[in-house]
Amino acid sequence: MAAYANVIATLAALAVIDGCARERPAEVTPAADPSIAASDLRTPGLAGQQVTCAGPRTKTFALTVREGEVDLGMATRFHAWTYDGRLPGPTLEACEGDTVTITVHNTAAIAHGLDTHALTIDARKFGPTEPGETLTIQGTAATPGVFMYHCSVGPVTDIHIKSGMHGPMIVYPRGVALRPAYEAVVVQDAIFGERDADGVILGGDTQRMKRNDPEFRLFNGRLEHEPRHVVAGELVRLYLVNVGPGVSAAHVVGGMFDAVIDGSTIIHAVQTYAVAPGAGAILEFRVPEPGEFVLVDHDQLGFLPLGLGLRFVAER
Ligand SMILES: [Cu+2]
Repeated sequence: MAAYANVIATLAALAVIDGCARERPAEVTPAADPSIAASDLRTPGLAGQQVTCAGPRTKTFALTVREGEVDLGMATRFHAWTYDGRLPGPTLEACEGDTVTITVHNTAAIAHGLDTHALTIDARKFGPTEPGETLTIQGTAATPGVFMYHCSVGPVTDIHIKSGMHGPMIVYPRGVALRPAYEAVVVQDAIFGERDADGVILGGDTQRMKRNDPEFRLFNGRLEHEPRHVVAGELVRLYLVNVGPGVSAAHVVGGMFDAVIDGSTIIHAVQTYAVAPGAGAILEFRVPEPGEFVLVDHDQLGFLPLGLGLRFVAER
């Protein structure tokens, strides 16, 4: 309990998030809750802690499994299996202690499911569910943090995850206002198929999936990124989920993580932090001066020009 209290205290002392999340949660209805103080979090694309924790303590998310093409940038399209047609899937935001219900309607031609690491429940409840049917998952988001969710379909789960079926879920601490920050969700994932002459990737190579040998490693399902505009001196909080393959050696070129929150562990003054596949961590750095600061996987710098680099730009 002491360690947990420390996490909450540190989260309280901190404050974060980013605009990488391009989607809103399926359903988060704000309501007045004076226990959450106002702050000036900058959370483009997210509901954020205040709204999420001020809302009803029951959160419902409705996801739809869809097959289809997603745009990766660089004139490349990927025929993926997705949640809501997005790669990664939408960011699900809940608050510590919420009762969470996730429905997954399967419009695809084969069975799919959903496993969120934020809920500790009977694993059989994660599916799969047959085409045309809807899976309902319910549990309590008891642990704050950033978590991976992904398809759950028995022995072929790996192929489904690597075909696009994954996303982030944030569980904000309750009753503790995060520090003001620019916040971003970053999902590190990979593509296992090659582009054809038209720039289309028709799914993935299952042998390469088995070998953990991707064609592309990228952030947020994009081979190219618009820079994030931040302010010199500002705190940046990253909610990072590593889908894999491989450990993500998360590092900000020109920066230093002044806090890393990973489960009940909080460490400070970190140059590079290892996030295991299937794990998430909250990474915070302060923009030291005007200029450019780039989130990379320091073990995979060869993929930096192909989507595995996220620039934070502070104007002078
Ligand atoms: Cu699936």
